[in-house]
Amino acid sequence: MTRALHSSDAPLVGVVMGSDSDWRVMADASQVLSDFGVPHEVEIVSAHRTPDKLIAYGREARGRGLKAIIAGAGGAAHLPGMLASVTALPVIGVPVPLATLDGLDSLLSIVQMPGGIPVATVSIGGAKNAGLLAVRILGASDPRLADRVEAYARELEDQVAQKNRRLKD
Ligand code: RP5
Repeated sequence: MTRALHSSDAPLVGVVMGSDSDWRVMADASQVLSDFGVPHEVEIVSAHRTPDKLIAYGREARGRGLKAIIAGAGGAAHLPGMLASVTALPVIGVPVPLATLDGLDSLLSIVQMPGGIPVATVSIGGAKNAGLLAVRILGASDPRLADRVEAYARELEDQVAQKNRRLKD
């Protein structure tokens, strides 16, 4: 079993990252999940520093009741792809930007998965959308959650309408 840094009861989504330095980006995914009331866990799992833990995490994830994994990493970011290779769960990859190359290295190493093992890659630093995508995945079998996604989309629409009104004031 893996040890969660902090977790809710019966987590449905695993938010993992290669280093605690990724938290500045990955916190957005956790925030979205909290906002939508989705129980989740947060864990540091490094592909190259803790390879055995990575394999165990991926292999045990489905049996522990997780429905999706959000994995963020920077640089040579093999964490999401490796996780996807040892679990049937959907894996959402978040390219974390580091000081060099503006995250392009992270993006390319996560998005360019060979056919057969998919990783749903969001934009560089796009942890918010990773959280929202996980919510949508859960919403496919949870109508109340899907309703909340629709309500959220309406809020965004309302915000644009408000901004337009302000522009014309
Ligand atoms: C990657 O190396 C991590 O995902 C992180 O983005 C990067 C740097 O890690 P630290 O040196 O900050 O621990 O594995």
